[in-house]
Amino acid sequence: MKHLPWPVILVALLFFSVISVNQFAHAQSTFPPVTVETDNNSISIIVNWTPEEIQASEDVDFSLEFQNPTTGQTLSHVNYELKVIDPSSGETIKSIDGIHTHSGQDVQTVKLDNMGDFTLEITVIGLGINQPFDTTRSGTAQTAIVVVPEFPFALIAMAAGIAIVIIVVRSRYSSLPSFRTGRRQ
Ligand SMILES: [Cu+2]
Repeated sequence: MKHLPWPVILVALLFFSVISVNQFAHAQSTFPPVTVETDNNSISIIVNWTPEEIQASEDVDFSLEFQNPTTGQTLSHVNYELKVIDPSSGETIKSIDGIHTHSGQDVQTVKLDNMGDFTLEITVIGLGINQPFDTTRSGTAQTAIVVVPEFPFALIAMAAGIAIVIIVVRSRYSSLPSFRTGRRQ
């Protein structure tokens, strides 16, 4: 064949566009676990999440561990807030206030409705069981998170490409008896 048939070119284009979009998303993603420090370096927080790829409209579990950055010891009785912020508008899209973790290890489940780049913000209000809290370690820490579309885009694009090839190949060779037999069944 002298020239590539157009369905092959189309699939190749689809394939490479999907690959490049995926790599772009990959480059933008932060992979858990990440260790972040509060703005005044008073606490380091190990942030992990499952699933690793956060999907829109699906639960994601953020696990947090609050540590003394000097000793690495887990801090107890941590009072904190968790926020998800849209960095483009500065708008808080999810907020959980007044959380207390006795052990310094906690899991918070969040569902994010939209895909995109977001900021997970953890604010330590203070340490202690009763008010007033010890605020010597208060501070805010942030990490970037990426929410991907609920449906696997790449798979849909690939399936569409393959379907086009099958349709074109079948219509070209529609005179083949096997095709006719196939349609009659
Ligand atoms: Cu406690």
